[in-house]
Amino acid sequence: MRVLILNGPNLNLLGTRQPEVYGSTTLSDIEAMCRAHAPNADITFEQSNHEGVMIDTIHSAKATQDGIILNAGAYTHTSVALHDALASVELPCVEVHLSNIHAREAFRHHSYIAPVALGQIAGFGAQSYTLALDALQSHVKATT
Ligand code: CA2
Repeated sequence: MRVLILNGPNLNLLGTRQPEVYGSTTLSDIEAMCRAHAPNADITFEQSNHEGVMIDTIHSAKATQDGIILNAGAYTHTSVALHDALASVELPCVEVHLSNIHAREAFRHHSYIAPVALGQIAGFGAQSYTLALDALQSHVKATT
């Protein structure tokens, strides 16, 4: 399985601030965990603080990937443009969050990604990503 794991704004800061919310794991730790968890997957791991860059990355994935794991960060709650980009590429997508967005502030409860995702995994810290890999792998295996 070829999978794009795409991370949005501020996730480059993981492990450096707010450890009480996001833990002390860095984004490169999460990348290493994903690679170790799914050694047979062809993983492209990216992070951007820019909505347009994320949209371009999603567009490019159409020709090169079997699925997407997306932590859109705060754009989850604001971006119709990311919703439209995901809808346009028609790739299976698993939405992930480190924190349980439904147990946090009300403005984090709504996701523009959820309606165009296979499902959402939130609240398991770095493990949200490996759970998402398992879910996507099962889906791709069952549908190809
Ligand atoms: O729980 C998640 O994975 C989030 O996508 C993380 C986003 C937040 O806006 C979403 O509501 C939920 C924030 C990522 C920012 O991460 C930071 C890490 C360290 C220091 C500051 C921010």
